[in-house]
Formats: sequence, C-alpha cells, structure tokens
Amino acid sequence: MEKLIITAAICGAEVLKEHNPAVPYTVEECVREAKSAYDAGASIIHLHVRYDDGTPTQDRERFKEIMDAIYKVCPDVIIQPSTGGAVGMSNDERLQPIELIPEMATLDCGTLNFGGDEIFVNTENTIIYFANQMYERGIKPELEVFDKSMIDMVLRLHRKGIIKDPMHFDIVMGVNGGITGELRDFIFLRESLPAGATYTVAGVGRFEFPLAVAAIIDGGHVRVGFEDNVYLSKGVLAKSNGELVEKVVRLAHEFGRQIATPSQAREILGLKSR
Ligand code: KMH
Ligand code: ZN
Repeated sequence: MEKLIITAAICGAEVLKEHNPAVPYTVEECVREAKSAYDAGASIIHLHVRYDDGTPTQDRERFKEIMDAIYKVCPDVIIQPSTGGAVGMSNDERLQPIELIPEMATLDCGTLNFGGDEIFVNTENTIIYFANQMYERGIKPELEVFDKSMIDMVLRLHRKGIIKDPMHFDIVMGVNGGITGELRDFIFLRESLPAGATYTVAGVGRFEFPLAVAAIIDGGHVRVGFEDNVYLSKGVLAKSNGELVEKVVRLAHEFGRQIATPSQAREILGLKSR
C-alpha cells in the first residue's frame, strides 16, 4: 500500500487556548507546534494564522512571517495554507496566502452551516474563482468536501475542465453542519470519489482517530490536529499537535502502513519540489 501522508492542522481559525492551552497564536507557538508535528511524522502542515491575541487573519505578511519561520526548522515540509480562513471573511481576504505561491492550498467546495448562526459561504462562482487563481499560479488545490454534494460539485467542475487531474480531496467529517463522521458515511463518501483521486480524511472531535484508522486500512491519508480535535483520548487533552501525529503513526504501524516523508508525499500528490 502507498505510504501514509499525515497532515497536521495545527491551529485552525476557531479553536482557542480556552479549549487547549497549547493552541498556537504567536509565530513562536506556530513554529513549536509545526515542528512537533513534523518531528512526529507529519509531512504536510495545514496552516491558518492568528494575530498574537488569537484573532484569525488571512493577512499575507502574517502568513509569510509564519511560513518562513516554519521552513527554518522544518526545511522540507509541505505548507498548505488555508483559503477558507474564518467564517465571514471576503473572498479576496481569504485568497491572500496564494500570493506567496505555496505548493498546495485548500479549496472549499461548497457552502455549509457552521454551527449556530454561522454559514461558511463557498458559492459555485467562488469555487471557480479560487480554482482559477490557484491553477494560474501552479498551486495544487486540496479539495475540501464536507458532504456528498460537494464531491458532486467537484465532479461537475472537473467535467467542465475547471478542476484538473490529479485530484486530491480532504474529506472533512463531523463538522456541525456537514456530514457526520460515522463509518457508514465515510464509506459512502470514499466510494463517491472519482477513480485515480487521492484523499485525506479529517475527522472532527471524537471522529478523528476512528476515521484515521479507516483511512489507514483503506489506503487513504490522514489529517489530525488542533483545528479538528484537541484530545488525545476521551477527556485527555493533547499536549501538542505532535502527540496527535504520534498516535496516528502508532496506529499506522499496527496496520502495516509506513509513513511518507515530505518528498514521498510530493511524489504521491504530484507536487513539484519547492
Ligand atoms: N475555518 C473554516 C471556516 C479551510 O481551511 O480551507 C474553514 C476551514 C477550511 O478551515
Ligand atoms: Zn482549515
């Protein structure tokens, strides 16, 4: 089976130090968390950034500062900035990190409720605009799908030539407003992906590790990290993103999956080297 790519979503835009004191806000904290994940076996860092008080931002210069600082200690890691940002941000605000020409960036493939009164808006025209902006710069989109209808949207845009092969999906499961993280739903989504596509699964909260095991067995890839879940096990806060990655590595080894290095991850995903 293909080696396992582990993505660490170290920070997110919504999770706070109140949920886990190790959630990173400052440059130094982001570097500490990225390095802990990288040292444990993550080859991709999915990155949101914050100001020092924890406020989420898509500011290009803040991304540059944090990406440069992470590359200093994890020189070959793949950094995948978010273009989702936080609910309520404008499209152009969200797109700022692609001006830094990262190897990959997220492309959110549909609109969904996001808890309470929040709506995470990604209209068809927004998806097309983001996709064009990324492909023009040679950036590979990671196709974030939070429900089956978003896979269908990707397939429609692929038929129109807007989304291009090879496609890589991130199946995000368990968001309040998206599909649940039940195994039944994982199998449904995974079976709905087009032949030849690769995928990562990101299970939110208690779904994180059961879905990691499902993807390990199935030949998919895994995302963990504070953005999705702050617990190592029921009631036990993870001390770092690295601890979450270490658990995935242990599970992978139990099931005979080897862990991909960043250069092996680039090969699997068809990325050009930095
Ligand atoms: N923070 C969410 C509203 C992404 O990174 O592309 C969007 C999100 C998805 O996290
Ligand atoms: Zn994200």
